[in-house]
Formats: sequence, C-alpha cells, structure tokens
Amino acid sequence: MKIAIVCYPTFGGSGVVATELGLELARRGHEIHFITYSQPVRLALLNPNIHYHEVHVPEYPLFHYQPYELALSSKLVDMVKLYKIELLHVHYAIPHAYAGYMAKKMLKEQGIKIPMVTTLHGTDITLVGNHPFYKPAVSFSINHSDIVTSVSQDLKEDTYRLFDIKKEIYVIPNFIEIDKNRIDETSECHRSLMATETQKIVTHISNFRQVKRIPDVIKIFNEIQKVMPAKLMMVGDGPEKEGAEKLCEQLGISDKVIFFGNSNEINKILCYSDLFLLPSETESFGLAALEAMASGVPVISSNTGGLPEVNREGYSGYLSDVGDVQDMAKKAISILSDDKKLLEFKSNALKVAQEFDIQNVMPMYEELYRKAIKMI
Ligand code: GMT
Repeated sequence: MKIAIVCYPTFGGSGVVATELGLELARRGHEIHFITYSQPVRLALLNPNIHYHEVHVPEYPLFHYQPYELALSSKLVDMVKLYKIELLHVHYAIPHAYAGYMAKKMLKEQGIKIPMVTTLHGTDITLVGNHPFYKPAVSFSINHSDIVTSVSQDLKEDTYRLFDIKKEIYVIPNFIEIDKNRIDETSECHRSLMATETQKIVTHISNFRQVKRIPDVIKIFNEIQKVMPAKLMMVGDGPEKEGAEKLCEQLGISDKVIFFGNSNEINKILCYSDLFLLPSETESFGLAALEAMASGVPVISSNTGGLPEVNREGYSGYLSDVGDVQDMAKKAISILSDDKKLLEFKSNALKVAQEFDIQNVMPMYEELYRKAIKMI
C-alpha cells in the first residue's frame, strides 16, 4: 500500500509511534510518505520505501497565526496526486484529522477518493481537544474519519465520554521493537560512568510538561535516596525542567540527579536503570513506561488512564493514586531494597513488554488499512 503518515515530528509519544509505525510498514514493503513540518526525530531515511515531504508555511506579516492546516492539507493533496497515495493515516486529531478531512474533500472534487485513518493519542482528547474552543472541530474530524483508532481501551472510553462520537473506535495499543531496543550490554551500557556499584539508578523520561507531575518524580526519589544510595536520571526537556532543577537544589540532592535533556539514545540510559518513575496526572498509554519495560526496567506509575493496561500491579511494577508520593516511594523502596524481588520484577517487565512487540501489533494496522481502502 502507498500510505501517507501525518504526525508531530518532535520527541512526543505520538510522533515516535507514528515514525516507528512507518518504518516497520516500509520494512514490510509498503511505500510510506511522512508529511510534516520537519523531519521526525526518529526517522532514518535509509529505506527506499520511505519518503519525507516537508510542509512549508510561508511567513506573512498580516497573519497573527500562520495557517499550518492550510499548508498541510494543500501538501497532502499535492503528494496524494503525485505519488498516487492510497491512504492517509493521521496521528493526533489536532489539527491533523481536520487538515486530512479538508484534503479528502479537495481530492474528491478532482475525482480522487482516499480513506483517512485517525489515531487518537491522548492529549488530543483529554487535555487539548476537550477544550471548548476546539471541541466542535475535533468531534467533527473524528466523526468524518473513515476509521478511528485509539492507543488504549481507556482512551477509547474517554473519547466516547467527552465527545459525541458516532463512529466505532478500534483499540490498537502502542508497540515496541524489542530487538531494536536491546543494546550491546558490554560496549554500550556505561553504568559505571553514572553511578557507583552500590547506588540504585532511578530514571524518568518525558516532555517535562505539567501533566507528568515532575515535582512528584523528584519527591519520590528524595524519599528513596534517604534510605539507600541512589541516583536519578532525568531525560527530556520541557517547561517543568527548570522548576525540577530548583527543587533538587532546595532538597539538597542536586549531586544525585542528572538532567540529560532530550536524547535519541534512551535505551543506553535504560540499560543500566533499576526503576522507572511515571507518576503522571493522566496518560492514555505511557509509551515511556513500555520503553522502560522493554529494557527490563520495572515501573512505579500512577494508576490513571491507560497505565494499568501497560504496567501490571505487583508484577512489572506498582501503581498508586495520582499524587500519592509516599505510596509510590514506599513501593519503589520495596523493589529496590530486595535484590531478588528487583530481578524478578525486571524479568516480568520484559515479559509484559513482549506482549506489545511490534510484530504482534502491526497486522492490526494493516488489516484496518485494507478495510479503509475497501470502504471508499
Ligand atoms: O504527553 C506526552 O507524552 C506526549 C503525547 C503525544 O501525543 O505525543 O503522548 C500521548 O501519546 C503517547 C503515544 O500514544 C502516549 O503514550 C502518552 O501516554 C500520551 N500522553 C498523555 O496521554 C498525557
């Protein structure tokens, strides 16, 4: 199939999922066209089946806001015609499903019919899309997609609860390429550079937005380091990073916390991590938790959104109520202070991650693509 993938090219989970999906589809012989405003961070253009088309938005002083949706839908029309693309797969409803719908309409006027699959990722429904200023447009573009998918059962339920959706929503979970995630432990996993033999390594990876509850990460770690030697690896960047650095200083633990910024090599950090913290306010899926588990790292998370579908209580980690820092710290310490338990949880985390292996999930997308193409 010839498929156009529209996504955010940044470090956010939806962009990562869209990119990894496109790469695997290309390996399976499909022709993939990424259409976005800059090259997706995880995109390697080394496969002849991968194309990348950049959307340019010319600056014009009259515009207070540059019209990205217009440029995107025009680019979609042009690329569909030029490359005879058969299907649009848009990731994140805002504004991609809206722009995709406009492209479909323009193409129809020119006698070209093309189906659109929309994948809902989370904040496009729970945080941003639900805002009254966007809600009518988001409902409209979901209802006018040919096929709608969500990355967890919980997100599907939230979508039906928050919007007036008449379409069926198919749940296709996020996935991980287990083999690609593995690195050469002896040459690439530099644990000794980061911590001493006796220190436990705790890691958090996110876009450092409010929804991730970054102060909770620091407070949980603060409790851990009171009872055992430990280090905290903070990976990612975003608006909450500066506050986090200040909080570490206030608590007197700055020397035990490393802020890495954004990284394309998270598996080289996860390989030596003992525990992963994800105390988010809400999380439709928690791709970062899955990435940690694929590296054999147990997870302490909140029990919100789709997280219980990924992190299994008492098996791959533990889940606590949002904001219950003391409970999360207690559970973290219970795993980290018992070497036998830690080994068991590490092995369980990997086992759960294997359920989400890309090879299990990819056929679900391929089947829906075929269904969408038949629909129009
Ligand atoms: O909040 C983020 O991590 C970014 C956001 C995005 O759209 O890039 O992530 C959402 O989509 C990810 C991929 O499907 C999910 O794993 C995240 O759980 C989800 N974030 C939230 O729901 C807060």
